[in-house]
Amino acid sequence: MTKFSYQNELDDFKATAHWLALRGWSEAAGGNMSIRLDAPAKLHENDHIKLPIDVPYLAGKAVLLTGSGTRAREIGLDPLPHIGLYKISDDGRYYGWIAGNKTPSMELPAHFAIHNTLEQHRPGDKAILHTHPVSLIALCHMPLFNNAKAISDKILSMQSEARLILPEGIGFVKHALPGSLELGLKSALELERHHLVLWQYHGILATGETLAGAFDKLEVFEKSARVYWQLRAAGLDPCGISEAEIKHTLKAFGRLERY
Ligand code: 2HA
Ligand code: ZN
Repeated sequence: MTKFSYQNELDDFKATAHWLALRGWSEAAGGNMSIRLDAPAKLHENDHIKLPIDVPYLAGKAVLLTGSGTRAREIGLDPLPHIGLYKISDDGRYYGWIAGNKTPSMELPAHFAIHNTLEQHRPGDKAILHTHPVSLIALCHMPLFNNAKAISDKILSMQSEARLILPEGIGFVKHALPGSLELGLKSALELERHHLVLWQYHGILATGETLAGAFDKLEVFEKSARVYWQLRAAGLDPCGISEAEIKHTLKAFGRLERY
C-alpha cells in the first residue's frame, strides 16, 4: 500500500472515529468521513475515473476518504489502513486513487458533490462527517418531522444555546438511495446554507473546518434531540423555548440575521 503523511488529518480521523464508536453512532461499518486537501501532485493519466458530475471547484484538489466497509471502532485505533487519498483532475471531471485504502465509501458521490459546494460557498469547511445517531433517525419516524423547518424549530428549541450554534437550523433530505448521486446533490444544495443535513430514515451529515468541528455541531443537535425524546418518554410533549426567546438570544449574540 502506498503510504501518505497527513498527520494532522489522520489524527482528526482517528479521534473522531473513536468518539463515533463510543457514542454508538457509527455501528458496524456505518458512516464515513472525508477531508479536502489542496494537492499539488499531478494525477496519473491511468488513474482517471469519470465522475458522475463535474466538480469544477475541486479541480486539482485531493480528498482523504474513509474506505468502504471500514469500522469507526477500528479507524479510532489506527486510521491509516482505512483511509484513501484521491485526487481530482485539473478539469474537475475525473478522479483517481493516489494512496492508502483503495475501495472508497459508497458515499463518494455525496462527499465529492458536497466538497464542491463547500469549496464554492464555505471554503473553510474542509471536513465532512456522516453517521447514524439513534435519536436523530428516530425523529424521521414522526410524521410531523418531515421537513427542515419543523425539525429545526422544535428540536433546536430544547436547549438555550442550540440555535446559537446552529442559527440557520438544519437541512433535510427526504429518503433517497444510500450512496446515490441524488442524495449527494440534494445534500449539497442544503449545505450551501446549513452545517448539518438530516437524511430521512438514514442518519446525518455534518461539515466543519475539521472533523472535530463537524462533530461539535452534530453533538449539539443530537443532545437537543435527546432532551426531546427524554421528555416524550416521560409522556410530555414539550413546547420548547418560545420563538421570541430564541430570537432574543440570537440578537444578543449578533446572529439574528442567520436565523
Ligand atoms: O455504510 O453509512 O451511508 C456506510 C454508510 C453509507
Ligand atoms: Zn449511512
